[in-house]
Amino acid sequence: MLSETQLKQYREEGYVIVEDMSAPEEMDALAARIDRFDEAYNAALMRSRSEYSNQIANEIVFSSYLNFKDAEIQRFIADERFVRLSTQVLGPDVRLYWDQSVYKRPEARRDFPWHQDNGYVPIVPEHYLTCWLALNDATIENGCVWVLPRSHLNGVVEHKQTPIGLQCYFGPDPGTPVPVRKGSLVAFCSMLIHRSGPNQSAGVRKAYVIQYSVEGARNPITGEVFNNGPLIAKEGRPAYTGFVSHPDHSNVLVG
Ligand SMILES: O=C(O)CCC(=O)C(=O)O
Repeated sequence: MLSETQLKQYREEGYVIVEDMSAPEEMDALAARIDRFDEAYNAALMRSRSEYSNQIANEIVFSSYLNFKDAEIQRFIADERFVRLSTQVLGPDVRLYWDQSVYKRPEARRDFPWHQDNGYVPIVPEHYLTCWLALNDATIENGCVWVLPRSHLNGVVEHKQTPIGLQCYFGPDPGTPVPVRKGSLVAFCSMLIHRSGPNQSAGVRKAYVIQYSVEGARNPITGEVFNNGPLIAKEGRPAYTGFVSHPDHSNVLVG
């Protein structure tokens, strides 16, 4: 999956682009499945009027636990392509750590601010892998991801609550934009500082964020071992054997 050069880039710069991981038709089919969750979540956000942090109805909407809600989506995140990629980066035993879609509508006129994924939930070991998969073309105009290369090398840093969300970098570095074609993904270390820009286009920017950790990763505060999706690799080989549900997240559009 990753060449030696790409793996070196991931380790040194904190990120790498995996071009054309999925064919456009596969992305269209996946986006169609995810659209209905996004629509339901957006409707819930409209009803609740900004009860959920970081999310704004009709602007930026996150829908989580999609793998538990749709067998086809769960099969996708356990696909052999992700087994190869995640085991290269994390080692032989890998579990899905988190999955969510992030849809930015044209009304999303502001940044999703500089942060590390580790800034949200503490985890041991700290390093996990984020795959930011473009369901449609992600461009500077429509709000692609920007990164601060090598920032992962400083470990987890302090985040402050700001009016636009948790933020950990306030300096002058504009960062590096990472536009990606539909079906390509940005693979980055969870400690890499990243943001996304406003959507200044006429269409919705659609991403599916799929994160993997080593099996047994836990929250060091609560002691909870994370179980937000299936084991996908054991001893370096595919471990997924079929749909795994979750009592709190199955068969519901929102939740
Ligand atoms: O997709 C985006 O606009 C930002 C998402 C992001 O940074 C994240 O989920 O951590």
